[in-house]
Amino acid sequence: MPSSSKRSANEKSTSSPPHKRRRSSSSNSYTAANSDAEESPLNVFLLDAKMKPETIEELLSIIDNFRNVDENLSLKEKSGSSERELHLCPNMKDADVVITVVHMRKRLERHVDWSIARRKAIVTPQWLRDSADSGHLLPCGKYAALGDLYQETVQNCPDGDSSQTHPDSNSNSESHDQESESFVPPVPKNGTDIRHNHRYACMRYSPLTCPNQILVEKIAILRRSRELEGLDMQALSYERAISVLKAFPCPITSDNIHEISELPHIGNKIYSKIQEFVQHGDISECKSILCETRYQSLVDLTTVYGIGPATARKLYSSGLRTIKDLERHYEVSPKTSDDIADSLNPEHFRGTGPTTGLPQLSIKVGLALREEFSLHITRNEVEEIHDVVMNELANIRSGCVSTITGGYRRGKDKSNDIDIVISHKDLKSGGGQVKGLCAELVKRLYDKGLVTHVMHLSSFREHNALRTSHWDSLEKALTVFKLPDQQKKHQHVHRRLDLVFAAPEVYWTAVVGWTGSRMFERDLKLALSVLSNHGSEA
Ligand code: OXD
Ligand code: MN
Ligand code: MN
Repeated sequence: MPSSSKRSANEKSTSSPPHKRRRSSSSNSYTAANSDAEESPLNVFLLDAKMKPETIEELLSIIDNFRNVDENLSLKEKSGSSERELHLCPNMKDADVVITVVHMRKRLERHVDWSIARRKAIVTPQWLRDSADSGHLLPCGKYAALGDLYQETVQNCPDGDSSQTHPDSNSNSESHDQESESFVPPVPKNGTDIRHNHRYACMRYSPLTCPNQILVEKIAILRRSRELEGLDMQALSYERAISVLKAFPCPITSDNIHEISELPHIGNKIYSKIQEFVQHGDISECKSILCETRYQSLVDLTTVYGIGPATARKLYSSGLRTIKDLERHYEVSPKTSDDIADSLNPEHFRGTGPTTGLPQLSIKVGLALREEFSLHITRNEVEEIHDVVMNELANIRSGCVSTITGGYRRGKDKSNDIDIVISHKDLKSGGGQVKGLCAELVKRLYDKGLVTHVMHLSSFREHNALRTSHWDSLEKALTVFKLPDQQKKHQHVHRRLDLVFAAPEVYWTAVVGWTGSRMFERDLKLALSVLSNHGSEA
């Protein structure tokens, strides 16, 4: 349909003067936001370019009938969204929201000036459909029609829920993962160049669940198969591609797939897999990998803590295929974990000797506790374990400070283990205060029956010539921890607890370094080294 006939569809509605939208800056300001919202209808412009006539009819009818009528919405939910009628707006300039199937800047610029487009929320038709279904205006980020205008679309969205879009109103403002179902990344602070097509993961948002989640999970199978076979460079390429796809703000379809080829780290091979997925809803190579018995075995073997891909391949070539095979081989069953004696080697507590690993032992512990380790840990339990650990530490040394890192710090609701970075508040003498403290704490926790096994313990003295000096100022213990069972009814399970001690001057570096994700850390180091090279050239 030519755009003129659609323009006439937009002209059907009476034009309302553009209103000044007020966003609630905190959940307490709902009254003001709500009364404002009640007065002003929302101006919607349908950009007809490339839109099918039946889609136009459908959208017009939704706009005509739209009214926020969900009686069950809480006051807070109603604050920015309910009681708002939609008006079809005759021109894009006065619109609050633009609905379009156009995904490219060049094409959009045929219809509107870029400077105007940047002041709008520009979304796909699905935003209107889903908003109508849910009875209120939804956040726009997930529906942004143009990757280039993603941030502007989030900022200008009329959903009214500023808590989802402003990092400062969110208790997890530091996290770069979001646990929400929909992809609504926070708006970066002024001057921060965070965008979905940035080449570094540390400059892109990375939601835990993204608009292309199924595709991402398929590509993760390809990545995993390469990793299990020791093809590390290939695995890394897939990991980079996954990280980029996770940041893509809207579902990939045949209409916008060309945008994907322009993203960083998407080569021809991965692009053809994405094409296959868009056309057929699956990737044939994934199907065949999942059927391979070797892949299945390696996946199973690596579910044991202490068994990585290289060990799994060795075990596989010695004929071990399943967890049952391993249990027979190591003479371990899930019931024997507490009997694995000597799992705390007193050598480790001297802090002077070599930090010999105990691979046999850690595989035995990992095997015996495999099922318990596979149970996710809630944020409450993470916090409880952190409190217990820090209370014990306070009995040995006062003035220590700590941060829970890992998935918890990235905002995950459920973690696989607990990661705590510890230091001392005294910047001058703190380095000396934390030296040797890791082993002391682990010993105390063990004596109290809180730490049941130590998988690895390393001290400041461990020197690795390949590493930069600040890593030598970390002490680390990988342990197994169990909260005491208060009543018979509530039995706690064994958890993996990683403790990292850092000198005060490297405390925040250690916190960032132990927060993850892997790709974030990798690219952060890369971006920093590029920056410092630029600096030294200047
Ligand atoms: C975890 C993590 O889940 O660190 O423990 O990601
Ligand atoms: Mn972790
Ligand atoms: Mn960990």
